[in-house]
Amino acid sequence: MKPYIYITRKLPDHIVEPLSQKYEVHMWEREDVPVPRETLLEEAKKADALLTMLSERVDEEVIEVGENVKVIANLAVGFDNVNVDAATRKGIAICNTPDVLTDSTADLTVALLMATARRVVEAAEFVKQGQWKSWSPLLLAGHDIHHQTIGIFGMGSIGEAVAKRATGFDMNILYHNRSRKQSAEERLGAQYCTFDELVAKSDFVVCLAPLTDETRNIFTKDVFKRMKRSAIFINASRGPLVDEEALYRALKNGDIAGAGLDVFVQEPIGADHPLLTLPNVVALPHIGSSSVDSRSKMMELCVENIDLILSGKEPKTLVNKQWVLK
Ligand code: 8YV
Repeated sequence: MKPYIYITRKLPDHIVEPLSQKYEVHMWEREDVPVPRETLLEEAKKADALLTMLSERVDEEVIEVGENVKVIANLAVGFDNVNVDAATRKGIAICNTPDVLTDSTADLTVALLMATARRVVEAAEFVKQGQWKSWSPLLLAGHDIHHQTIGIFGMGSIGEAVAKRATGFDMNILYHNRSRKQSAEERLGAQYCTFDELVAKSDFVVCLAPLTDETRNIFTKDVFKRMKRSAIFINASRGPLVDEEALYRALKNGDIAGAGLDVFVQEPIGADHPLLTLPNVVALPHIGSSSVDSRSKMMELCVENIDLILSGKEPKTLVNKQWVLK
């Protein structure tokens, strides 16, 4: 019997093709709707491998029922939707998609920063709505980016790629990370500082850290109060790092100047989300890695990792380094 692979979202045929030739591949039929929980549990029971999305909770229950599952390939660099400890205990390899999305996500982070600082979305809407009737000296005046201080919270690969782009704007680069990043310091002139210093000194506070027990809710009311009143907050990692109610208040009260957000506590958000009522917020639908090229490479990497593991080989990218090939 061929090994059974379940893919939790409809992916393009040419991506799935290499697997279909060797394995029995089943896929949730919708591209735009997540797989129902019941279906995921049913499929996990039969599966030797799962290809999952961020929208699924791959928790202890899924891992328990997936008795034959050998690999879970998650279509993301982040894996906070997967219970890695439970999977590791069961000997399941967890694979993610680092590197292939780094530059695209950094590009989008900078786009979000620029759009927020220079009020690009508001200005485009202004023209579209026919409101451009005359010139005025401070028409839609925004904040400069060049020569400002960017504070990067989370200096992983994406953080470093953003820092590299920031050098092109002659920005002063501060960063805070679990560990010092020699490469960012030596190559890009980034200066390490404490989280409190980063928050207090940055014109742009850019959140690129993963969601962990340590980072959950780290951006509190008190943290926003300690930012400059002219500060712009950018989040392109995970929504739950932020107390959204506190962010809303900070923006509404003018404690900070603006926010560019690609991620939210509960995704997707509806048009009634309080943050969307604020003119100084630019909100995007979690599209950090969403270039055609990067998303294709992410899908291909998941497919490759599944094939490698089911063929008894080491995967290209592994989250749980304790996992051993049997
Ligand atoms: C997701 C992301 O991959 O990689 C991550 O961790 O947040 C994104 O790139 C994307 O939303 C698809 O799940």
